[in-house]
Amino acid sequence: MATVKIKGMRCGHCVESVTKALSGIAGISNVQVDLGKGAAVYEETAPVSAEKIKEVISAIGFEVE
Ligand SMILES: [Cu+2]
Repeated sequence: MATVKIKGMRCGHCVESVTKALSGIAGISNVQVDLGKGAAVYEETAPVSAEKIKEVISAIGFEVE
C-alpha cells in the first residue's frame, strides 16, 4: 500500500473526484480516500511515479503535499 497526502479536499465530491482520478492511472488500484486525514491510500500493481500522481491530482484542482 502507498499513501499520498492531498491538499484541498473539502467534501464527498472532492473524495469522489480524487478517487476516480487516481483509479484512472494505469498501475493504481484499490484507491481509498480519507477526507479527514487528507490522504489517499492505494495499491500499486505496476510502478507509478510521484510525478504522474502529482500531474493527475493537479489537473483536477487539488495539490499533492
Ligand atoms: Cu468537495
